[in-house]
Formats: sequence, structure tokens, C-alpha cells
Amino acid sequence: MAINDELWDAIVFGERDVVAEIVQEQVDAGVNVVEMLNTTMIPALREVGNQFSRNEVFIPEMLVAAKAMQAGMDILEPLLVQSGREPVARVCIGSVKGDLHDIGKNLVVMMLKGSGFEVDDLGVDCRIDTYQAAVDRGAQVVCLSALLSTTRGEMRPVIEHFSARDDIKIVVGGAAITPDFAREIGADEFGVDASDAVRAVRSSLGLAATAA
Ligand code: B12
Repeated sequence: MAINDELWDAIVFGERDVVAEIVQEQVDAGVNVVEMLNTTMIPALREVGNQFSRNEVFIPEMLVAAKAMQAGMDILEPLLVQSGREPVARVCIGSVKGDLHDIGKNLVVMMLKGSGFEVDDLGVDCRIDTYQAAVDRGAQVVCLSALLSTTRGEMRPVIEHFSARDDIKIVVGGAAITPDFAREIGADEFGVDASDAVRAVRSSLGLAATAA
């Protein structure tokens, strides 16, 4: 799918209403929304991050771009989460301690729900106690998200906390995580994006990549 230039610009410039309008138009026109996310919406937001690295934009611009992205995601959510199946398993997910980024995590939540998982969304800045409480509520998989090189280290203590529980699987992801880092800290699985998160969670539970 080609990049939607108008949508790209609306996200980069943080035009929330324009994003909502274009996304709704695209949904009405029957476009593949997952492809639209992957080819235009996510790369547009990453472009804002690159501009931030080059000191071309600052935190306020990153924030309005994130809000514009979220306005588009709010429209896509009902389409991504409808699954209508019996829950495959119960999963919890949260951005780790000190990390306030939640857009990628929110997308992972939508894809997991859409793939039949029951998801306990723990939000951002999650302490070990927060993950433990979710496990006490029945989560079989703990998903950790980190976007910052300064917060990814918070994953290790969570993994150590659950290390005696063979029945609890840990899946990690986020822009700051590499497969090598995931292996080094002892995660059960790593997922590169929201679709891969579904594969990673299924694999951690010993399930085939896609449901039968
Ligand atoms: C938007 C944004 C913000 C917004 C966040 C708003 C929000 N509600 O999330 C605001 C303005 C608040 C912000 C703040 C900061 N940010 Co910021 N931010 C970004 C930006 C531009 C986009 C992030 C995003 O949403 N991407 C789109 C989503 C869809 O992608 P994603 O998060 O990577 O998620 C996908 C995958 O990673 C994966 N995934 C994610 N989580 C999980 C979990 C699991 C289990 C799995 C399997 C997969 C998975 O699936 C997702 C979907 O495909 C990035 C740039 C970038 N390249 O990422 C910088 C970026 C992450 N931020 C950065 C920085 C430095 C900061 C600040 C420290 C700035 C400051 N000086 O204050 C603060 C930190 C705040 C904090 N304590 O968390 C740096 C991080 C550098 C680094 N290596 O550490 C980046 C990379 C920008 C840059 N190039 O410098 N930020």
C-alpha cells in the first residue's frame, strides 16, 4: 500500500481533526486499516521522533503528533478488537516503570484483543506490584513495553520477580528492545510490532503462530 501523504502530514503536524477525518474516510472506503497503520501512521509518528533527534521539533510537537495519532487509533480500535471468539488466554501489558509512552502498547492491546486474547491493560509507569496484581487476577502472559534506553533496564527486575513461576510467560517489546537484549534479560519472547506481538504471545504459550 502506498503512503497516504495527507494522513502522513496530518500526523506529523499534529492535526488531530484532520487525522480523524481522513482515517474515517479511509475506513468508509474499505481500506486495509492494518496496512494503513504500518505504511503511513506509525512511520509518520516515527518521523516526528527523528525530527526530535535532529532538534527540529521539541516535546510539544511530539505530544500533539501523538494525540493526533491517538485520534486516528480511536477510530480504528473497534475494527481491530472485534474477534467474537472464546478468549485464547489472559494477558496483561504495561509500559515499564518510568516510561510514559503508550501508543505502541495501545496498538499491541488492540491486536491481541482482535486475536482473541483477554487483555488486562495496566497503562504506563508500571511497577512490579502492578504486574503481580495482574497475575493474581489470572494473567498467564506478562507483556512489557519500553521505548526509552533509560527505562528498558526496568524489564530485568520484573523478569527476575517472575523467574520462579514457570507458568508465567514474559513477552517484551518496544522501540528500545532488540532480540539480543530480550535474550540477555531472559524474556520468553520478543515481538517487533503489534502483529508480531500476537505471534510472540502465542509462541510463549506454545501455540501455533495463527489460530486454527
Ligand atoms: C510520541 C513520542 C513521545 C510522546 C509519548 C506520548 C504517548 N502517549 O505515548 C511524549 C511527548 C510524551 C514523549 C516523551 C518523551 N520521549 Co518520546 N517519543 C515519541 C515518538 C515520537 C513516537 C513513539 C510512538 O508512539 N511510536 C509509534 C508506535 C506505534 O511505535 P512503538 O511505540 O515503537 O510501538 C510498536 C513496537 O515497538 C511494538 N511494541 C511496543 N510495545 C510493545 C510491547 C510488546 C510486549 C511487544 C511484543 C511489542 C511492542 O509494537 C508497536 C506497534 O507496532 C518516539 C520516536 C520513535 N522512533 O519511536 C519518541 C522517542 C521514543 N522519545 C524519546 C525521548 C528521548 C523522550 C523523552 C525522554 C523526551 C524528554 N526529553 O522529555 C520523554 C520521555 C517521557 C517518559 N518518561 O516516558 C526518544 C527515545 C530515545 C531513546 N533511545 O531512549 C525517541 C526515540 C525520540 C528520539 N528519536 O529521540 N515521547
